[in-house]
Amino acid sequence: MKKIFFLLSLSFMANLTFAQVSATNAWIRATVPQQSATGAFMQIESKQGAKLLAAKSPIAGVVEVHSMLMEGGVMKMRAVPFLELPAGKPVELKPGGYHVMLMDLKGQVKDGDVVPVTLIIEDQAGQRQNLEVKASARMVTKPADKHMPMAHQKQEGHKH
Ligand SMILES: [Cu+2]
Repeated sequence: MKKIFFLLSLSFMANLTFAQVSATNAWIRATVPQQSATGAFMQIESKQGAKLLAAKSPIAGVVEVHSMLMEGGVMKMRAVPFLELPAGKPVELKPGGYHVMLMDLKGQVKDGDVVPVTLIIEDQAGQRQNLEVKASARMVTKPADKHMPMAHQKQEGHKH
């Protein structure tokens, strides 16, 4: 009896911890036909501190968490092993910064579409949970593009 109670309270605690991570204002950049990749953006807040390990979506074959940095006048994106979510400090995923990169898109993402994205979060106890996010698609024009060539850095040992 004692053991059952212990197990129950453990899972109860895990649920409580998980409820402390939230993702808000999620959106995804709409694509043009034949475009193979796009980015999703949102604010993620963890009340107790956690890590965003990975993400997935049914619309993309490959999903990675990327950082974006200016290097020698060129915007460079890189896959990061995880994104730290410091306790009580919202982390903003936004164009020009961290983003969820969706590659090998299975179709066009049209303005107004609602795209499911699953975030894989690890709490401080090492417990992994999925956080389901609905990102609404927005068409965004980027006039700065032609002055800002983008280089996509392949992750070491990354396979498709
Ligand atoms: Cu990227």
